[in-house]
Amino acid sequence: KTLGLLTSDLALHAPSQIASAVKSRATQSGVNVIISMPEVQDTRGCTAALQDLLAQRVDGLLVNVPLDDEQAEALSALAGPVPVLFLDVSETAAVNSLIFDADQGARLGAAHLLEQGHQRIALLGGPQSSVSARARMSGWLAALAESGLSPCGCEYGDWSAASGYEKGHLLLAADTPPQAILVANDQMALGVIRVCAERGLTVPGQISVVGYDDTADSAWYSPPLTTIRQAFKIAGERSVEWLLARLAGDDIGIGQTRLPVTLVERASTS
Ligand code: IPT
Repeated sequence: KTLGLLTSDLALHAPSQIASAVKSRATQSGVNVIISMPEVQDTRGCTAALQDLLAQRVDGLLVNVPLDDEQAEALSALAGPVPVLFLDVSETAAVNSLIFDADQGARLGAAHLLEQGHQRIALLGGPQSSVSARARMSGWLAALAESGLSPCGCEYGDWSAASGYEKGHLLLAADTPPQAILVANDQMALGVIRVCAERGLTVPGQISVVGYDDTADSAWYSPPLTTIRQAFKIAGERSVEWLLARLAGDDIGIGQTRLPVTLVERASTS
């Protein structure tokens, strides 16, 4: 059997760790994986990539590209009888999905900073085109609002460390800099930590930084990063297992599986 994986840019750490887990789990079951990575992740790019995988006669499809509900539903319909599982959609999309709980993750990060007594908290979100980035941002805003707070600064990056560096400078340029920053992924947090060092702000002494993902390198940052762990290996394995069960004839219809996330407390917050 052959599975198709339609994925976000594999130069990013999170999608590459998911792809790695998918590939290992599939190999264990003697299943082949064909990877397709659209240059532009718009409706046209994803449709073309999906058609290309279908033309290669894949038996099942995993889609780890951020998609709005209508886009995901359209791709699911396009696949016809070939089962498709989406990994980066909202739970309101009427498709099969296996997704991490973004609201829980955002709230865990915010609650951690609030418990430490921080009140001036800045937000560095992911790209507004990404459904998961938007969900993290609204979780943060809701958690702060419930404590009667609003963010003391808000920027959006593109998930890269370079954008974390660029937007981090904007957030820290304020007259009264934030006491803490919630960052939508670990790669951007890497850039933020660099900005802090360049401005002579100690982490966590003068500013706390929380990331999101817990990719394999995050424990090796300086200081080791406090972050929200998304268990990418489990997500990759479970998604292959779901497809294999479907292909074996198990009737697993439209279903949304939500995976919990956890706070990993390291040394970048205090
Ligand atoms: C999401 C990551 O959290 C983020 O760092 C970035 O790599 C993004 O993917 C790329 O699309 S994880 C996704 C399964 C929501």
